[in-house]
Amino acid sequence: MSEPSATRSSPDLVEIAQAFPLLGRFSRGASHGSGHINDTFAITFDQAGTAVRYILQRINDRIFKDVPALMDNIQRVTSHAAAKVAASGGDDAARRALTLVPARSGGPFHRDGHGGWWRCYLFVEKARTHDLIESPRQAAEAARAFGEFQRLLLDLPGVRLRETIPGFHDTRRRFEDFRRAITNDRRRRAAEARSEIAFALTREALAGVLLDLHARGEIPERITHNDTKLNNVMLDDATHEAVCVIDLDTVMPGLALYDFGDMVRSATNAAAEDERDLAKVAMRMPIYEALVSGYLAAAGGFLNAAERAHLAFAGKLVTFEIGLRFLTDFLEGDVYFKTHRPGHNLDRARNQFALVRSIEAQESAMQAAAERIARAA
Ligand code: ADP
Ligand code: GN1
Ligand code: MG
Repeated sequence: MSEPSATRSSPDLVEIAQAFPLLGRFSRGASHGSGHINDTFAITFDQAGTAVRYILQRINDRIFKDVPALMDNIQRVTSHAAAKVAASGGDDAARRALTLVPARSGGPFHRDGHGGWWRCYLFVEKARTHDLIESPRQAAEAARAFGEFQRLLLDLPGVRLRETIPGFHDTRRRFEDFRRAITNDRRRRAAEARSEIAFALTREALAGVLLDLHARGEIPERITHNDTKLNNVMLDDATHEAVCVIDLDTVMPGLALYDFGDMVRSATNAAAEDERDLAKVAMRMPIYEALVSGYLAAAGGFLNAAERAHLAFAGKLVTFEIGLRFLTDFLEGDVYFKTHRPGHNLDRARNQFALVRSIEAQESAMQAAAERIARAA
């Protein structure tokens, strides 16, 4: 990030780990994964000669303003998921739902001396996340897992989950933020992004489509993941089956189509999200078809007709929305997403908008494919 803060300092992992009741001796710890939001570390404990790993995560409290509420959501969701997985009799239930390790204090998180918020998860072993999907099989598995996750949460007991980021997928609001960033142009970057800004401004009408359907009662609020990019699901190293959905910070009330749309955005792209060679960016139809099949295999039973009719559109909308967020962050000076080089957010925005163009070019074929797969399901 371009703005260092106290909570971004290099942490003493040994000391943090002591706040959790982990057996054995700390042997090592290092940064882990390629998430854009939290600070994630894998730590290894020597437990009588066996190396056991855990995930320690410092939660991004500039983005998540109410961490106790967020952790309450995660506790409710993980314990519900674990109970259902156990009831269905899987032999590796501990890998199939994310498992929180409570802090020694008894709560779900630990606060360090700088005010940082830490949580600990069991490490999901013999599985990995993928930044770039290689085969339709992986795509179908990931989509099935996210659909299954939504299905699992249909009967979550208790009050409505807290909105950890209010208006997270409110694309109209995202558009207003974008417009404000252009008007303010605090970092004098708008000139550099002139053609991306023009691209976005001509597509403003997209922003309200799903919101309007929801307002008219045609698509319902559900409990959704809201960040279903492919590196938020772990695939088994050996079988390539989806093992576990992770990154639960944004699990909250939402629209099922946002989840499907973000799968399309993150899985169908032939290039990485920040690839600068835009000739490599393309929506891959076989991956898209696999997403539709996998998702409907798990979610087809509860989605209504309007939801099923907007699968292709959702892919375009969410790709546009995330592109808009990268562009807004570029204009605002890279204050939200982690960046690793100058212009990183602008590269990401260009990439996402190239993917929007590729989707637009194939949208009627995507629509027809979704209808065909839904009929056959
Ligand atoms: P962010 O919000 O920053 O994306 P994530 O929760 O997605 O953070 O974690 C970042 C990465 O760490 C993931 O993409 C995944 O590779 C890895 N990871 C997270 N939780 C686990 C876990 N319980 N077991 C193994 N790897 C994990
Ligand atoms: C962030 O946390 P991570 O890296 O899985 C972001 C998503 C974006 C994504 C783009 C809480 O996801 O909304 O789609 O980057 N998460 C949050 O790669 O803003
Ligand atoms: Mg993540």
